[in-house]
Amino acid sequence: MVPSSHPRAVSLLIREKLVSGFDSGLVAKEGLIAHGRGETFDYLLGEKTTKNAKKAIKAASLALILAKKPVISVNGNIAALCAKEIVQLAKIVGAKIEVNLFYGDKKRKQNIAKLLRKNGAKEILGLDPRSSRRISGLDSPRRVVDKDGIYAADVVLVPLEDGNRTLALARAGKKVITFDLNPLSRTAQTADITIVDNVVRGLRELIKECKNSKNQKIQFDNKKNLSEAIIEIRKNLARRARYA
Ligand code: PTJ
Repeated sequence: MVPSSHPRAVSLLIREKLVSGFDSGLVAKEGLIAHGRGETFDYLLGEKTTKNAKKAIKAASLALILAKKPVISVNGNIAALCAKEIVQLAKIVGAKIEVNLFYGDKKRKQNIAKLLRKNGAKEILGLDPRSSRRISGLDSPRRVVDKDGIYAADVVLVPLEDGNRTLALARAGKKVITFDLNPLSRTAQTADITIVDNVVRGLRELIKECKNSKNQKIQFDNKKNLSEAIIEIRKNLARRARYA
């Protein structure tokens, strides 16, 4: 039996959260598939927050603290996995929270908003069609954003994002921060700051970092950091192959 603090047991718990999130109308069917892809990369990364992820977390904390209009974009997977942490982070850095779904669904949006409110969120954007604006260069429902949220933001945290919108947000002049376990995904490669970590672990680290941040400047190169994440995966594969 795997002890409950073991990374594997933690991963199984995360999987269970996703499944019950699906059953309670938070997560899209496709969200389960996306999670499966994430699990694979998490396994290859050793199911831990790497040094490389910590570097990106530090850069992300500074970007959020220094932002004038930071916004956190919430989808079904994020709501199911870390609603409490999203609300906590938004309070610490003064960010707005916007529900923004790839697979647009009014009922799911309402369910997500309800959960965020239950976790202490006061204002939730992305629900009122009268405030909606469109980001150009996109076809998916994610092009519809809130005029007071993502549309006006200078820094956007978009965990588990799709590549097209990351690109569209970058083209609209926003600094994009993402969590993505796949360092090769288009989102990972297009964002300004990519945290290659499981959002469940990484978000907690980001909150800690935002609380402790001293506003110091750091040098951060996303492409270099992503290469390091890929090297980490290769090292883990080589280590496992040796013991196979
Ligand atoms: O709720 P919706 O309608 O907005 O849909 C959300 C999903 C996630 C289904 C949608 O955004 C989507 O299809 O995303 P993608 O394009 O599948 O990308 C998801 C990325 O997140 C993949 O690269 C996964 O490896 C990665 N990922 C999955 N789970 C995690 C993760 N990254 C960090 N932490 C995770 N727990």
